[in-house]
Amino acid sequence: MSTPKPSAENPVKFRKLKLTAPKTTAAGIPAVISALHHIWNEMSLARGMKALAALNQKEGYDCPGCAWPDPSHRSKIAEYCENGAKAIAEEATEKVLFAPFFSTNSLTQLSQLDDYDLGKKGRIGEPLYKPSGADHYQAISWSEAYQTIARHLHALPHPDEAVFYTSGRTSNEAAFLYQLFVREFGTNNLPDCSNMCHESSGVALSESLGIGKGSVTLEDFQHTELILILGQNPGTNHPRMLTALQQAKRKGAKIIAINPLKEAGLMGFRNPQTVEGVLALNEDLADLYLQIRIGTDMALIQWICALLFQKEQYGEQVADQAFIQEKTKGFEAWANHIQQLDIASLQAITGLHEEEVSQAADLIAGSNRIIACWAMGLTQQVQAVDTIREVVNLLLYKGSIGKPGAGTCPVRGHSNVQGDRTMGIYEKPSAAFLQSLEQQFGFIPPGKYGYDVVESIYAMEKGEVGVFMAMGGNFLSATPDTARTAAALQRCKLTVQISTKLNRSHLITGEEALILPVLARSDQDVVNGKVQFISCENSMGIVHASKGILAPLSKQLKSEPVLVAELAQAVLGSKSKVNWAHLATHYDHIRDAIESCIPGFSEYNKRVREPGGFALPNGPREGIFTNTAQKALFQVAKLQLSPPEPGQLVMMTIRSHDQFNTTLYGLHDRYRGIFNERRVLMINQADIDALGFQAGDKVNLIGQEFGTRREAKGFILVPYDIPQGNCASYFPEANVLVPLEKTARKSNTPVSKHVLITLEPFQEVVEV
Ligand SMILES: Nc1nc2c(c(=O)[nH]1)N[C@H]1C(S)=C(S)[C@@H](COP(=O)(O)OP(=O)(O)OC[C@H]3O[C@@H](n4cnc5c(=O)[nH]c(N)nc54)[C@H](O)[C@@H]3O)O[C@H]1N2
Ligand SMILES: Nc1nc2c(c(=O)[nH]1)N[C@H]1C(S)=C(S)[C@@H](COP(=O)(O)OP(=O)(O)OC[C@H]3O[C@@H](n4cnc5c(=O)[nH]c(N)nc54)[C@H](O)[C@@H]3O)O[C@H]1N2
Ligand SMILES: [Mo]
Repeated sequence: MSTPKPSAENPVKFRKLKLTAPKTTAAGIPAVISALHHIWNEMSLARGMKALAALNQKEGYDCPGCAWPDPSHRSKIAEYCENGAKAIAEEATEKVLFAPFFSTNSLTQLSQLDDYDLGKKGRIGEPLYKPSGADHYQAISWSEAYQTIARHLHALPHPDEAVFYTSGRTSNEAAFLYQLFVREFGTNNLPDCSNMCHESSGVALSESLGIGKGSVTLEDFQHTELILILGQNPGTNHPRMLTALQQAKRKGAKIIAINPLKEAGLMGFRNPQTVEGVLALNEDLADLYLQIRIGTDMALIQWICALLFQKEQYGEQVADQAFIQEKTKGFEAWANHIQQLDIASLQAITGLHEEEVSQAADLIAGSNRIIACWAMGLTQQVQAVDTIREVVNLLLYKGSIGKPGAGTCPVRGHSNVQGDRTMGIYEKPSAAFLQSLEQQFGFIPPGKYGYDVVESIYAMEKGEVGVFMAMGGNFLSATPDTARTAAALQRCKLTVQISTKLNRSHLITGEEALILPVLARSDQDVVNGKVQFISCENSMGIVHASKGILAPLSKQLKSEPVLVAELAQAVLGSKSKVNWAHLATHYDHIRDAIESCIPGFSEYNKRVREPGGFALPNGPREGIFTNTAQKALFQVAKLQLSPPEPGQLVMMTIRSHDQFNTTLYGLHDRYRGIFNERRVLMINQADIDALGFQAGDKVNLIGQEFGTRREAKGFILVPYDIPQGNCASYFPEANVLVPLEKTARKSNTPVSKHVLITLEPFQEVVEV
C-alpha cells in the first residue's frame, strides 16, 4: 500500500446546492447584513466594531481587499463595502493556530478539507517547520527558521536556483526590502501575482502609452461622458467602484457593459450608504449591455472602430483629428487596417447583434470624454495584450486620454499589487532601477532577467529550483495546472511561506518547509516601542498610509519589513552592503531609502503623512507619452482566435461573491443565485440539451489542450444565462484544467478565462 500524500486539489465533496434567480441589482441592505454576519462569526463585538471603524479612514488602515481608491470625502460610518468587511472578518479572526494543532493534524489529513474549511481554521500563530520526510509541522524559533533558510540558500550552486514570489498585499516598505534582499542575494527571480493578473495591461499600456499603469483618477468619473466596462465584475470585486459609477450616471454619463454574464453589479446598484439605497431604491447602471462571447472582445472593438470610420465617411465628426495629429503615431496604418476588416465575420465571432453594436458605436461617436475600465476578462486571454491595445486605439481615436473625464482604467486586484511593482518586485527590472540600487547601496545587482510565475514552475519542474519562498499569497492554488504545479513545488528542497492564514500552499511543500507568520494589515505594528504605519499605492497611483489598530493575536507574529530585514542579515551576514538593522528600526528609514532610489517619492515621509496621501507622476494623465516614440502609438494587430472544436466548450474561471482569490469567505454567490456550493458549472441550457445532459447532473470537466489530459471531477450543471458554447466555473477549484503552456502572448499570463473543455458523466464513488 502506498503512503497517503497531501492532496493538491479540493476533495470532491458536495454540499447542498440551492439556486435562485440571479439578481439584477448589487448591494443594498442584504450586503450590510452579509458583511456583519461574517464579522460576528469570526470575532467579538468589540474587536469587530474597532476593526470596521478604522477601515479605509484616513487615520486608519487600508482595506486588504481590492485596490479601488478611496474618495477624498470619506463616509464617517462606513467607507467600506460588503466584501471589504468580509476581508477583515477573514484576517482579523480570533481563531489562531499553534504547533499542537499541527501535531494532531497531519498535512495529509488537512488536505482532505476543502479550501473553505481549511481557511476557516484561523491565523498562523507561530513559526512552523516541516522536516524532511515528515507529514507534520512542528514549532521552530525565528532564529532557527532564518538559519534553515540561510543554510539552504548557501547550498545552492547559483542564486538563480532560488525563487521569491510576492502576492499583492505586501506593503511598499516590505516589498522594497524584499527585492533589495533578493537582488543583493543575487537573482531577479521575483515572480508576483501580477504575472497572473494585470501583466497584460502593463505590457499593453507601456507599449502604447509609455507607462504600465492606468491614467484616470477617481475625479475623472465626475467628468466623463461614457464609461466602458469590459471583462470586470465590480459588484463583487470592486464594490466601491459602484459609487463612482452611480455618481457618474447622476451627472449624465452613460455606461456600456461588455461581459458574457449579466452581472448584477453592472446592471443596478442600491447604495447602502444613502437613504435611497436603504429604502431599496434601485439605480440602473449599464445603459447598454453587450453579452459577448468569451475571448472575442478584440473583434468587438475592431467592429465598433469600423463603424466609427463609416460614420466619418458619412460626414460625422467622430475622430479627434487634432489629438491624433499632435499626440499619436501610427494612425494611417491602423485606419487602413480597420477599414479593410470584414464586419460580418467580426459579428459572427462575437455573437452580438448588429443593432446593439451600432448603438454602442453611436454612444462612442457622440462622446468626447470616455473612460475604459477592464479587468481579468480581458487580461487572462491569449490575445490579451493586443486586445487592450485595441481598446487604447479606440480611446486615442477619440482623443480620450490626458484630459479630464477620459482615459484608461485597468482596475487592479490586490490592494498593493501596483505598489509592489513600483517598489521593484519585477523579474524584468529596468537598467535605470538597477543602477539606482547600485548607486544607493553599493552592491552590483544581477542584470539577467529572472523567472515570472509560469517560468518559475517550469524551472521547478526541471529540478532547477532548490528554494521557493513566497511573501504572502497561495502559489499552489493561484497558479495554473494544479497537479503539475504541485509536483513542481515538491521537487524543491525547501519551500517557505510567509503567511497570515492557513492555505493549501502550506500542505504541498518541498522536502523541508517553513511557515513564517506575519502581522496583517489590520494588526497594530509596534517596532522598538514605536507604532509604525506602512504605505500602499492604489489602482490610480495614489500612495497613502495604512496603520493597523487591532492587538495581534500572538507575540510571535513579525511584521513583514522586520522579517525581511532579519532574514537578510541571517542570509547575507557581514558581507551585506545594506544597513538592515537601521532600516528595520523605523519604517521612515525604509521610506527614505525608497525616496533615494525610485522617482516620484520625493519627501515621501512628509507627503505620505498628509491625509489621503499623494499621487505618483503619470505621463498619460497629462497627455505626455514616455515610450520610445514619445507619442501614443496606434497598434495594428490581426485577430488570432482559437475557437473550440465541436463538442468543446470555452470555460472561464471566475470569482464567486464570497471569495478573495483563493480565500473563501463563504460558499455563496449571492448575485448569481448560487448558494452553498462551489463545484458548479454555469452553462447555457441549450448546451446542456445538446450534450445530452440534464440540469443538476454531475459531470467531470476534461481538458485535452497541449496533448495532456486534465480532469476536474464532480461539477454540478447549473443552467445559466451565458452565450451558447461558453461556460464558467470558479477559481481555484478549476485551476487544474488551466494548461501551464497556455499563456497570453507577450505577457505570459496564464489564460484562465479561455479553457477548452468537454464534459463526461461523473461517477459517484460508493464506499464499501
Ligand atoms: N471580493 C473580491 N474582490 C476582489 C477579488 C476577489 O477575489 N474577491 N480579487 C481581486 C483581484 S486579485 C483581482 S485581479 C480583481 C478581479 O476582478 P475581476 O476581473 O472582476 O474578477 P473575475 O471574477 O475574474 O471576473 C472577470 C469578469 O470578466 C468576465 N469575463 C470573462 N471572460 C470574458 C471575456 O472574454 N470578455 C469579457 N468582456 N468579459 C469576460 C466574467 O464574466 C467576469 O464578470 O478583483 C480584486 N478584488
Ligand atoms: N483560474 C484562475 N486562476 C487565477 C485567477 C483567475 O481569475 N482564475 N486570478 C489570478 C489573479 S488575478 C491573482 S492576483 C492571483 C492571486 O494569487 P495570490 O495572491 O497568490 O493568492 P491569494 O489567494 O490572494 O493569497 C491568499 C493568501 O495570502 C496570505 N495573506 C493574506 N494576507 C496576507 C498578508 O497581509 N501578508 C502575508 N504575508 N500573507 C497574507 C494568506 O495566507 C492567504 O491564504 O491568482 C490568479 N489565479
Ligand atoms: Mo489579481
